[in-house]
Amino acid sequence: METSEGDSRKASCDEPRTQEKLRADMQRPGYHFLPLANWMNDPNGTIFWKGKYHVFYQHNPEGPFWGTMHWGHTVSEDLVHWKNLPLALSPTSSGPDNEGCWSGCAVINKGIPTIVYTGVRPEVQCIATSSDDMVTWHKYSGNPVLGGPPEGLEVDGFRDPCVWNENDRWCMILGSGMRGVRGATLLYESRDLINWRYIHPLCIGDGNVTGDMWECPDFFPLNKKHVLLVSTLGRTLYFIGRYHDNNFTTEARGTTDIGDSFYAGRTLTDGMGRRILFGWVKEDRDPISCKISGWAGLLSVPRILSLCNGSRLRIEPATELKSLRGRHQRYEDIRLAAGSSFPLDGLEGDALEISAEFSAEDAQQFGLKLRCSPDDSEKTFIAFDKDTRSLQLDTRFSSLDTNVGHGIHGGRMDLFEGNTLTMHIFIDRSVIEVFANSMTCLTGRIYPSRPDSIHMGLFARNGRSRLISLDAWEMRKDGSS
Ligand code: DQQ
Repeated sequence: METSEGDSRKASCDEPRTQEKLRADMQRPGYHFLPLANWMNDPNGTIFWKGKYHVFYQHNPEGPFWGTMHWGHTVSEDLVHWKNLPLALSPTSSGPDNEGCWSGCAVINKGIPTIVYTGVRPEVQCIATSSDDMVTWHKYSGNPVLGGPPEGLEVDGFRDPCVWNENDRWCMILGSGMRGVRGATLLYESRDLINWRYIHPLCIGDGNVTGDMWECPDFFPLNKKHVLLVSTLGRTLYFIGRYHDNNFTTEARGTTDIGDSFYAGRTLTDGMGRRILFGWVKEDRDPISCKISGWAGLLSVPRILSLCNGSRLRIEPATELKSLRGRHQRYEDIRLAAGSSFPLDGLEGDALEISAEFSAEDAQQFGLKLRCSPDDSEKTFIAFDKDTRSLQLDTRFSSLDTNVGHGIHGGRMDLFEGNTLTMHIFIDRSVIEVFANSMTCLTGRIYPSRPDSIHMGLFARNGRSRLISLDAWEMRKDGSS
């Protein structure tokens, strides 16, 4: 056994001056988890163990940009307050992960916490174990445990293991792309997590529609069916189907988040049997802005998954987030005339939870106007568009800063019974997460440049709409420490 290098290369994020600057940053989220400083991407090794939620994550301790991938580590008892733990994995200069410890998973093998991850380069699979409740990790001296793709199979990508226990064996899928064909997950089995036998592809995608290469697969049972998550083409897709005897027959598929900011989704099951999804919330700022700010990337709020009619994923925010609620306000029965907008007087802030229900009436577009400046020079729209049946996050006017993204994000969504739309929205400075009708998620980034861009309102275009009710809470900004 070899010991990982620990956190000797930890950047100077502990310096009081750095922390003061980060606290004063009006774009830096307050109740979402993000590292003390520098870069994070994919959640890794999500696992509930001994009453605690552990989330590891791809982390560059050397700066707010992707590179020299380590595994950061955070832990929570309530899914709301997150505590930073020491780096779990660092590249070993003479090891098979000398160019980075890439994404993977964590399992408990005969009581021993074990990480299975991808070392690069080339992409190989490695393991590490912990004997002190997941605080420090020791890499297996025989790494890699899987040194390359099956003979004769031409693949692009061979990474991001997802491992589960099945009867008396371990199963693993790896994210891959069958060259010239399409994204795929490769299925393996093992008795000891060390010797692996290739079985066959567990699932092969659909050419252009689901991408050439699949990253960060996750596979789990849900309400008597099985769900496969894969990340590709900038989004995390899901497949629902039946799994039996090493074969997965897909019956339906969809997108876990229709925005352009949520990627590499990975799950865990907790003590209550809930299947909880976490994702990497990407930046939409240029690299220089990230460098100046000293941080980049964060973890989405925890999302509870279940099945709706056996064919769609229902996705809802963890109810634990309610513990962050502060001052409450309620608005009811507001009728919006065609082409009108209505200010929600008294509702202000950059960290809010909003739960709104609209009746579509005959408006072509309706929804919420968020983070508006008093002169309307900065404003963000969350709109339902009836013609295209889509939910949209319009950030074209969100910021006067030209170094951040401006565009329309979103995609297809259907209204259901009674033509009503419920939107559950989490705003945390530069992050917006929308849960629409508990079915469609849309995560996005906005970077208002003015401190007075804190006002909210409603709008309707080309027809009338009605707000049935809206509850809003100020959120306490005490997520991570
Ligand atoms: N990020 C990791 C890879 C994975 C990709 C590297 C997905 O393991 O495929 O940081 O964002």
